[in-house]
Amino acid sequence: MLEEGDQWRVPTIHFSSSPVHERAFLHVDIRPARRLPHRPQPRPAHIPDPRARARPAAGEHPRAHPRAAGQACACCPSLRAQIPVLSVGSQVPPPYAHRPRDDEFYVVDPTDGRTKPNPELVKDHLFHEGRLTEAQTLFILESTAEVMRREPNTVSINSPVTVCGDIHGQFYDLMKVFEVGGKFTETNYLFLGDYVDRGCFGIEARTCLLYLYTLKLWYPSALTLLRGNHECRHLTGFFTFRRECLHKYSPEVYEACGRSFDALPLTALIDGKFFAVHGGISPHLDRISDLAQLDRFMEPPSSGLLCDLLWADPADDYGNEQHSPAQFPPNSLEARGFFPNGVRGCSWKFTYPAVCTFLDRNGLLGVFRGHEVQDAGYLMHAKTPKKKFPSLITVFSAPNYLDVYHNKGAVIKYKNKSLTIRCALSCHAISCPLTRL
Ligand SMILES: [Mn+2]
Repeated sequence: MLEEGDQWRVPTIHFSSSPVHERAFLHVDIRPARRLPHRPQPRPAHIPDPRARARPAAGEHPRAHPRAAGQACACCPSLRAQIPVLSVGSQVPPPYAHRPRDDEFYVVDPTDGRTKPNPELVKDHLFHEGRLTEAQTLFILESTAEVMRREPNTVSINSPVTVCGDIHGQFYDLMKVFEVGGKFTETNYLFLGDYVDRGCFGIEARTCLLYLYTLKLWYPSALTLLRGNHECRHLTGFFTFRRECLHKYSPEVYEACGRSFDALPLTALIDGKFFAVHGGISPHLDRISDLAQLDRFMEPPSSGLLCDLLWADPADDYGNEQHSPAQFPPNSLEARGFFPNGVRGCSWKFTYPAVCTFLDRNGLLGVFRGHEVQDAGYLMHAKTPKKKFPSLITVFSAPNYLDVYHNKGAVIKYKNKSLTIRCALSCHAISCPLTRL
């Protein structure tokens, strides 16, 4: 257990995002990707440019699609066959066309006698873009929801732990995350939510979810999956995930996904000292123990504690706030460090003093959260005055998010009171199945 006066080894504080970029990434959850700025960067010669693929002709596309301007609509299944694939096509084997047989899919875990999906088969099949049968898919979704439903709102996790941020359907980057994050025999894993929507290819969102859920069935205590703001019916309907489920499977599969989202726990405590959540803190959250009273088994509402945990962001001037609480009416939300989050359209932006108050009140060292893309894959926000530890750490694990940010993806390994950052490359080679290198 961590004690007062412990020595902390903290990586160099990194403030990398330009103000313009920060403004842009704050829009990511509510705006179509085509409005995001494209920042072209030199591409290594061996990595094909997916934009080289032809765009669908005008009129071919069934509806407005959240892709960046100038890019082919590769994530729309109905159009995929119409999009000519250039030279890379000949290097890539075709997707698995067969469905796994039940006798190879269902295996019995000798440690608890339960029937579970064969993890190696699932991984191999999804890696090769294959589909499971509907019954196999429902089995994974429903079995995992049953396991997660038994978890508390705040899951206790012991170090060593690898903390991972948003994945957003980038299945091949998820493979990389597990490669750099360590084996389940060596470390626990904590994912901070946002597994679905917006993947480079639509099918990947489903594969991320099914693969993570399969691992959850095999490592229920070593792998913790928190809920992100995208794990809900509202956003998956707006972005790609719902359309993908209906196209590849059925309304039953999409509804089972929704039920599994409702079962995801909301927060975690690492060694009793670090609070972990997808979005951030809330004016409705005083003590961690209060979270136990929250009914999480629902579609998140547009305000209140459940909403804030999934949607809140740090203030733009976090750690450099110019205003003082005395400027605002006593006990107002502004005086407590919470301002309306106009960019998200719901929840709050919280200040550095608000986080410090929250940490002090709960005897915590810092907060881990995801939810915002970062150039370096992570951002260590301002340190606390007493412990000199970053009050807030944002981690984002989807490199080259949406194919336009050229950001790195990172995971943070916490072990022996030391943080180690592992950054994944930000290139299409990792995230794009056409260039599976
Ligand atoms: Mn998010």
